Amino acid sequence: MRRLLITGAGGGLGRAMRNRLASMAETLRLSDIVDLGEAGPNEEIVTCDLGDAEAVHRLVEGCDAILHLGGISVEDKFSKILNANLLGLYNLYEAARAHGKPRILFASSNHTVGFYRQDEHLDVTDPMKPDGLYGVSKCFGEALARMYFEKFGQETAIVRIGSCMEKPTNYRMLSTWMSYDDFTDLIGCVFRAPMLCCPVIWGVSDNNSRWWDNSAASFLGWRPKDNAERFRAELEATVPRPDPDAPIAKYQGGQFTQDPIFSEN
Ligand code: NAI
Ligand code: 15L
Repeated sequence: MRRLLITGAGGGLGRAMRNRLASMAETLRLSDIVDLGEAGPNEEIVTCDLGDAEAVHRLVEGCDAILHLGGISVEDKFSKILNANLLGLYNLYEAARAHGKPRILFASSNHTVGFYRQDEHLDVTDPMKPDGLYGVSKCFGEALARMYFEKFGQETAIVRIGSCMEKPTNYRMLSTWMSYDDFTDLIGCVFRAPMLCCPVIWGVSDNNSRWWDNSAASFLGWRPKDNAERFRAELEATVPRPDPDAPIAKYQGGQFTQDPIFSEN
C-alpha cells in the first residue's frame, strides 16, 4: 500500500494505531482537527474538519486506503454529530468516489444495537436498535457505506467496534472488549483481502462472554487472539458488581441507553 489515510488520528484509537500501522503503508496520512504533533519519517499530517467538503476532497486524493476513525464517538449535541458523523461521512464517500474509490474501514459501533439485552446473541442480520443519536449516526454510516457499494462498487468494511481500549474497565466490557492487537490484525485482513465487498464485522476479541457472531466475516481470515477473561479476576478485585437491573448490566449498549438527548444550548 502506498498511502493509508487515518482520520481521527488524534483520538484514543488513532493514537494507539499510529505506530502499529506504520509498516502497513509507505506513507501514513494522519488527519484530525486536534494537534497531531510532529510528522514521523513516513507520515504526513493534514488538519481537516470532516464537515468541510473541499478539505476532505484534498485529504482523500492520492490515498489507496482509508481507516476512518474520525468523528464524534459518544452521545453529544446533534449539531456536532450531524457535522462530523453524517455530513463528514458523506463528504468522505464523495471524495472517495472522486479519487479512485480507495477501500474504507468504517469504525461503526456496538451502539447501533445498544438496546438489545445482554442475554441476547446477535449476528449481522439482526435489526439495528440504536441507543442514542450517536448510535443512529453509525446506522446512517452503515447505510451510506452499503449504498455506495451497491451503486458504485465502493468497498467498505463496516466494523461495529465493541470497546477497543487497553483493557476492560467494567463487567460489560468482558463481553465487548477488543484488544489493540486484534484490531491491528483486523485492519491488516481488511486491507489485504483480495475481495472485500461491504461486510459488517463485529469488532470484538475472542471473549468467552461475547454476544456477537462473526461467522459471516470468516472469509477475511481474521482470528482474534485475545480474551477479556484474563482481566476478570482484576475487575472482581477492584470494581463493584453493578445492580443486575442497572442499564450497564442489562443492555448491550450499557450506560449509553440512559444518555439524554443533549440540548443545543
Ligand atoms: P475519539 O473521540 O477518541 O477520537 C475521534 C477523533 O475524531 C478525535 O480525535 C476528534 O478530534 C476527531 N474528530 C471529531 N470531530 C471531527 C471532525 N468534525 N473532523 C475531523 N475530526 C474530528 O474516539 P475513539 O475512541 O478513538 O474512536 C475512534 C472511532 O471508533 C470513532 O468513530 C468511534 O465512534 C469508533 N468507535 C470506538 C470505540 C472504542 O471503543 N474506542 C467503540 C465503537 C466505535
Ligand atoms: C463506543 O462507540 C464509544 O466510541 C467508545 O468510547 C466506548 O464507549 C464504546 O463504544 C463502548 O461501548 O464501550
